[in-house]
Amino acid sequence: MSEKRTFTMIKPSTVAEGVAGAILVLIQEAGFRIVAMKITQMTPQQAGKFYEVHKERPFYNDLVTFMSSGPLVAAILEKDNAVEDFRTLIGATDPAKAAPGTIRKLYAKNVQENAVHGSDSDENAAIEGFFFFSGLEQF
Ligand code: IDP
Ligand code: MG
Repeated sequence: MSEKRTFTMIKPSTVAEGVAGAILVLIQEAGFRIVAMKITQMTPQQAGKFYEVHKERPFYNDLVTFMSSGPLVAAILEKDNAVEDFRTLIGATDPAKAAPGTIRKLYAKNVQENAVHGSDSDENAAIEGFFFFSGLEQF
């Protein structure tokens, strides 16, 4: 089952803009089923842990501040080939390099405030999903 699942966040700046609903429509129209979803805010400590893999990167502190700056929408999504297909749907990390029609091309402001998160592997999708949702919250 887990190879059919990915994890996403609609990032704080994008939720604040009021376009979370529009992005969820695109996600559902692309064939993803919502397995779990909530609006929540990470503490700086929680954001630091979520992005621990990027600890040595120059953008880490800014990223932690940004991702804990306001409420975000966290969700687990299900579809065949979920991780790869969702990365295709959202586009490149830097919206300047994202393909036309992708969520980041449509909604990202810049490489940091790039609208959405998408897991990069089946293993990380499961880790990230359980970071936000217990088993009882995944349908
Ligand atoms: P991804 O979100 O496309 O998987 P990662 O390399 O995993 O990209 O980076 C995690 C997040 O860190 C990005 O989504 C973005 O918000 C931020 N980020 C990545 N690269 C940069 C950068 O060069 N400058 C500022 N922020 C960055
Ligand atoms: Mg990543």
